[in-house]
Amino acid sequence: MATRSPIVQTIETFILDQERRHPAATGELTNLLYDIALGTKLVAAAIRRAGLVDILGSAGETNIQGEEQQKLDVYANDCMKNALAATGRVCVLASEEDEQMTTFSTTSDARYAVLIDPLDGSSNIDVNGAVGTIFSIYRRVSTGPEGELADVLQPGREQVAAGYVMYGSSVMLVYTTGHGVNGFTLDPTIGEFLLSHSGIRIPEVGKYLSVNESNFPRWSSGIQRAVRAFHGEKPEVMAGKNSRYIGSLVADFHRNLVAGGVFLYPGDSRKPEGKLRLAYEANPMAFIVEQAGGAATDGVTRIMDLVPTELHQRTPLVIGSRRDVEFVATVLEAPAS
Ligand code: AFP
Repeated sequence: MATRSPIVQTIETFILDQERRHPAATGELTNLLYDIALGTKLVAAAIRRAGLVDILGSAGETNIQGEEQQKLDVYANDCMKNALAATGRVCVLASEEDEQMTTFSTTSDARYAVLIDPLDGSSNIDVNGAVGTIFSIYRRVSTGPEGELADVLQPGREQVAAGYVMYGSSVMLVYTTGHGVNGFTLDPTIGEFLLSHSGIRIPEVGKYLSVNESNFPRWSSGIQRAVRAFHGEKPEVMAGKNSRYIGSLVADFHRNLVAGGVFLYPGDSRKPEGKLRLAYEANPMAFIVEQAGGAATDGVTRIMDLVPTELHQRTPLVIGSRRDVEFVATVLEAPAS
């Protein structure tokens, strides 16, 4: 009897299928997503060799082949920028690693503005922890000869696509174009991302709580009350959750997206705006989580309705299972008892 080969869908065929369902699509966004996927494959390959850096030479040194070693976050930034820059599809590229955005002289095809966090959670590299690349794509709004700041300072609700790649025990790419959320796992033997998690939905109530509790004394009393409720202090209003915190947004977010949970990085008395960046981290994750049935706020206000005024602006972030995120807003809005 003939054996049938398993039906696998690569990210390329999946994106093409999606494009066919939208007759107005020109294919430019499809190509842009390919470019990003390619850049992340190069980053993934470099991360796999990260532990060898002591053998091959550390950053700033030359390795045994006489090549200059680059720090991984610098390398990831270069990889992603190179993958996007030469394509002619992007009018402006902003990276969390760079102070200034990069603008390109445009052709009529350069219809997109892209923001990237090339290696989020990079302090985890030294301990062999999971890290990620986050991306966010907007339609160009400027009309001049080059992309402009206005193209990358749009509210998150204007995103046309967003996603992340998690470099963990396997490499996974998760993205949305506003029609649900799908996840692809890199098969290293063939170098392809294969559809592994289709139509991801986040549970309405999560079982995990992800927050850096060392900041507890510096939080507002409202955030302290909400977190105590998540600990199980008020079982009549909120069932207690399990704590899980890696300190790498992509990894913490991904676990909660798949298994259900809430992630908080609130402001505190030292950092009133919190730590995370609105444009590079909060907005793309907010788009993904909403598309999966979850929610994202700065505590009270929907993340994707915030209007950015600066490229590297920070925002408090509460993101994950919808009812947990709403619970935080209810607690923050309630008069302190
Ligand atoms: P690094 O890239 O410096 O490791 O920061 C990671 C990050 O931006 C985000 O991925 C984490 O969720 C958050 O910071 C962790 O911050 P704390 O170490 O303050 O908990």
